Amino acid sequence: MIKTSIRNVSKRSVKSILSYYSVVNPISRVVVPNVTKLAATHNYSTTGTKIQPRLTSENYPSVKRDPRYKQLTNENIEYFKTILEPKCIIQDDLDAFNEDWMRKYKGQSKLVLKPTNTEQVSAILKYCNKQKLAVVPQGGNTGLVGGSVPVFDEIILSLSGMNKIRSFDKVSGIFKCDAGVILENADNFLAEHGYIFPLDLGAKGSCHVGGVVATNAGGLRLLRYGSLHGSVLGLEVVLPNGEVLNSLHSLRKDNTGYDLKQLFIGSEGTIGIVTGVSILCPPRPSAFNVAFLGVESYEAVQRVFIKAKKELGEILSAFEFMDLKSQQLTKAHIQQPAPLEEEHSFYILIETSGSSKEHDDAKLEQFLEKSFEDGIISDGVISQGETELHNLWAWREMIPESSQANGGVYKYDVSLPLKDLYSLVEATNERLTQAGLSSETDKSKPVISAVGYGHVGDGNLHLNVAVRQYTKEVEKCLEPFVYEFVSSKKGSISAEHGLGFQKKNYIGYTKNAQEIKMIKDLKHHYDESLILNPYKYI
Ligand code: FAD
Ligand code: 2HG
Ligand code: ZN
Repeated sequence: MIKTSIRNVSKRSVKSILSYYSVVNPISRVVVPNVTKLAATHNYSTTGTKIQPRLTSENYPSVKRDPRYKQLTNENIEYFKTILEPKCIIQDDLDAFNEDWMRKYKGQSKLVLKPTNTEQVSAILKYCNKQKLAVVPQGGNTGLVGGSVPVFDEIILSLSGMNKIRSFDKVSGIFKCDAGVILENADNFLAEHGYIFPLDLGAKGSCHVGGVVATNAGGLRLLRYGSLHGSVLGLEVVLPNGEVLNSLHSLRKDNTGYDLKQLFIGSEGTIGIVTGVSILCPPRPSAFNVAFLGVESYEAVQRVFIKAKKELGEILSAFEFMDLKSQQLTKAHIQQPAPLEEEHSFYILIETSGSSKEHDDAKLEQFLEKSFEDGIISDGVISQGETELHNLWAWREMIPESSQANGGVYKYDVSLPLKDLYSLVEATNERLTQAGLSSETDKSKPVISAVGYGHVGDGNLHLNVAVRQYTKEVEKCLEPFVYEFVSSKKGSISAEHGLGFQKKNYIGYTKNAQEIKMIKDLKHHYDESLILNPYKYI
């Protein structure tokens, strides 16, 4: 078999490098299942084993149901029937709503409400506030911190019935939609008009526009399009007392008073339910390239990053890194030949996007050739066409699922100074091994391995500890160790997934007492009865 190494062909002309890959590149033969569809299902194992999550209340007995909240009665149900159609009131088969994507948390809600418009959300919250009924807002339920599912018997308010696109301005690129529009649907709509949603992530086939706003998701192209704090122009939000805050503006510049929408971006359903989103969307690039590279050290990852920023400049749209173990788990899970024949300590995925294919190709190839000559890259492939591009992305996007395919996963999503990013993975593996909890081969050990990958461009590491089962011993070994480590490096214990249930007690590792007090004050001011998403966040 011919080796698909850029080094082997680095003396060829730019064009022949591309055709070389198109002929021999094994990627084109890789058929990876649709990442986003898989994310939406709960089939975490290729062998079909389904993990049965335990109740959160049993797993965390120290968290008690707050007696201030009323228990649901038939009278309450009768009232909801006056607001919603019968099909929007669900009382049976609620597992998919009670269990989270990781199958780590499970609530005991007896009721899911699916309003189809803002007025209904308002009427529900007004009533729940009066009756002291606790409510969990739920979008696509792809959150990774246990924030989207109840802890006890909270009512689940699903936004999935609110799924209409409200308007799109083809000149400005301003897009307005209901909160429950699925991210991928929003992006497909925008593609028809030559625009792109300024956020992309592996769960796009399931997560909602409102859900990503509520979590302030970062995703795969934050490097290019920035944070939702910059691109969201306005929000419509129902406050806990049922009042509708109409702030669905379309202005890029508006310095009249506090920027209220910012309060709800990343508030994880604790001070309001987002029902409408106004967002500025950029023109869709017409030319995309993906390069998948092998390097031998984390230091080399950083060197390639510096070089990519400098030499690819405005066309660089993603820079992701993955360690060897994360790729081994992915290979075992999807059972396909890896993009690169030989194994490397680290892998990098670089995406470029722009308006001229010829220009971008030339720039990327020059960059890669020089990186080879400098000896920072050992091997690599470039996508040739859309299928290969998606397949290469799949080796990155499938890691979250692959890392839990053998039983479960403890996920830590942290911001760290770039130089320290990978040291957390090394320290975690060392700690788990020393504690005698980890082995890749010995199935009697609960932990398989800690793996690291993430958005280098944003200083965001995803530490995934792949386990054969969730155990308290492993959790105690990891927490607060991971949070202490992050705090010692002045990082953040949540870069993009939020606090949810998992990190409620750990916010102090990133925010100071004064900041925490201010957050609590705001929560108490807007949600006096504390009905929205209790037991979470703060
Ligand atoms: P949910 O999971 O339903 O809810 C998340 C939180 O927001 C909950 O606290 C919920 O109460 C609240 N909420 C939901 N909708 C509303 C609303 N309308 N109003 C008020 N509160 C609401 N995250 C990233 O940042 N970057 C990634 O690259 C990324 N990749 C992912 C890949 C996979 C495969 C998966 C499973 C998850 C990934 N995530 C990523 C996690 C991410 O947080 C979610 O995918 C997304 O932001 C959640 O949207 P959702 O609609 O599923 O919200
Ligand atoms: C990603 O970047 C997501 O793929 C998920 O943020 C990360 O599962 C994780 O830990
Ligand atoms: Zn991420």
